[in-house]
Amino acid sequence: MAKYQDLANSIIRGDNIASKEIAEKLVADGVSATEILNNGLMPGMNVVGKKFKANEMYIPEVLIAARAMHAAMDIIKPLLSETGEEGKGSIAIGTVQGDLHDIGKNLVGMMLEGGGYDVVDLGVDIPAEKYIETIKKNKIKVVGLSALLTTTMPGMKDIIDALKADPETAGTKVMVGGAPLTQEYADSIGADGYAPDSASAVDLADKLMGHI
Ligand code: B12
Repeated sequence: MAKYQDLANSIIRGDNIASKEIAEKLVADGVSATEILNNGLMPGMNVVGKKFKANEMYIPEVLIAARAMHAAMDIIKPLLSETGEEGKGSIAIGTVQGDLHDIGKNLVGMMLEGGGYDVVDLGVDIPAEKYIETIKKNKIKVVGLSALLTTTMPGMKDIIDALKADPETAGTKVMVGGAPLTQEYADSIGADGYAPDSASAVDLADKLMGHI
């Protein structure tokens, strides 16, 4: 559909007014949030990723693209939550210390909400202590860690080790994700699960929470 391409293009050129309007139009036409995500937003962000890597786009432009992505995500968010089941429990999610990437984390959070979970979003640049504090306060059984940089990935192991060292958080299941991660890496740091994208993150959460 040409509208999907329009939406992807609006992300690439960082036009948050157009991305919002096109997302609204697609929603009004009855297109599902998942289709909008998979056919418009993700392809747009993928192009941004490629251009950034090739030095065809620079940080300010990527940030403007991210803003356009978030503007469209705000429109589809209520839709994702609506389709969800109710009351499956609380999950905390955050981007690890030193890392400011939050688009993927936010998507995972949205999909988890859509899947019936209460999501406690810690934000970005989160040290181990903050995860522990939040897990204890909210009696969290599953926590999601996101990292987009090879330099911040090792921080995930520190968080997992810190959780295991505290009797109150030792039973908390940890799921990890982010573009540089792999199942092998997740296994090597002792994570309970890894998911490559936001849709499989919900299945993983269901498994870790004992719902499937
Ligand atoms: C957008 C972006 C930025 C934006 C971030 C804006 C924001 N609000 O997030 C800005 C401009 C700030 C930025 C800055 C930097 N970035 Co940057 N960035 C990107 C870019 C282009 C896209 C990332 C993205 O949003 N992808 C789209 C989302 C939807 O995908 P995702 O994050 O992978 O998430 C999905 C899955 O991974 C998974 N997932 C994610 N989290 C989780 C968590 C759990 C629990 C689970 C289960 C699943 C899961 O589900 C998500 C949805 O499907 C990538 C390139 C790329 N191709 O990844 C570079 C990239 C990650 N950045 C990179 C770099 C180097 C940087 C900087 C160091 C640049 C600099 N020189 O300053 C800084 C670091 C800042 C910091 N301290 O964090 C490199 C990393 C290289 C490396 N080997 O580590 C990349 C790969 C680009 C490149 N090829 O050079 N960046």
